[in-house]
Amino acid sequence: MSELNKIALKIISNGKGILATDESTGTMTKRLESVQVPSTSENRLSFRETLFSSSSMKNCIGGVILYDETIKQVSKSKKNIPELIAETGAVPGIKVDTGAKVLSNSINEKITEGLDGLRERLKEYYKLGARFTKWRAVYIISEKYPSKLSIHSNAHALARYAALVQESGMVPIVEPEVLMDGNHNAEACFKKTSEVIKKCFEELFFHKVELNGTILKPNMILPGTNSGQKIDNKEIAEMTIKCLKESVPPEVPGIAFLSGGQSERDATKNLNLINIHNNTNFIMTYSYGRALQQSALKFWSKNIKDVENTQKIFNHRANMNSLAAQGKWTEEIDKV
Ligand code: 5MM
Repeated sequence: MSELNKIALKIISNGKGILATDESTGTMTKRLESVQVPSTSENRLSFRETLFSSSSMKNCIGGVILYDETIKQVSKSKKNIPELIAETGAVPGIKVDTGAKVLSNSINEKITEGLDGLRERLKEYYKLGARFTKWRAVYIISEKYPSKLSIHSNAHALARYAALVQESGMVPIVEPEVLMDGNHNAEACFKKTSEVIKKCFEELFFHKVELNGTILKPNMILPGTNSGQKIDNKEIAEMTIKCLKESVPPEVPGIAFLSGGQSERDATKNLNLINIHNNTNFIMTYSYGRALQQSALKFWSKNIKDVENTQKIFNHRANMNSLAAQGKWTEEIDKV
């Protein structure tokens, strides 16, 4: 077993998943201001530290994705944040892309940037304690999108990123996110997501990326938010599994889904059904941002000093998702 494969398995095995707290300062500011909390670096750390010191970290969270600001911060107990996370048994990770920018010659689409100087930044993050990384490419769906240009250029960047990350001794999370926005149906999401993922693996292969030392972070197959299509959760799970079975090489150890704007409950329910019907060898787990943090953030915003009850809310969501990652979740258990 290679070192990278060991790290990947440590992050996603035994009902564990990933806590995505890598919101850039701009996104975190939107999240905090939506609940009337000023976005200071102190407040950003205070909420995140509350999550990282929760008891569910030990059994439910195998990896935490940090943002550049957080990985360099120090906790109230005077510990470096990666150290605080590693003490819970979770692996510290870092978002290394520098954001999605307008794609020339297809101005409605985006290309993710961050390759310049990446090798040097990776060395610094490794020294700070990171052992895995994340890079997110975003794609929109409509009749003519995602364009071939967006599919090719983002896959190329993801592969160059993944190769550099492995060279530096870390596991790359490859995140091609086909957005939920739009009036397309689930069949269109299936078709476009399959095309996007297949292209990513073609490029990863071409760049000689060791597939068993990577984790894929895809969207689930869902109808567009404005489509009005009613679809059964079981159907979502089956289409998602079919898409991944056909598009992901078997060497990849696991898949950690993003929640993408689904409600907390839906993200858990769909993951549970995916695991009940999983007929692949891939570990299927979570790498949720909003679907792990939303309720905790809402409570915390009104009770900033109440660490204990904020953690209770986060622990509940983390436990529910851990059960879902094992196909053991039920509506009954999720009643609070
Ligand atoms: C945590 O949010 C990340 C957003 O980062 P930006 O500030 O750069 O947009 C995002 O990449 C996230 O890791 C994934 O989309 C998963 O989060 P959700 O909320 O979709 O589960």
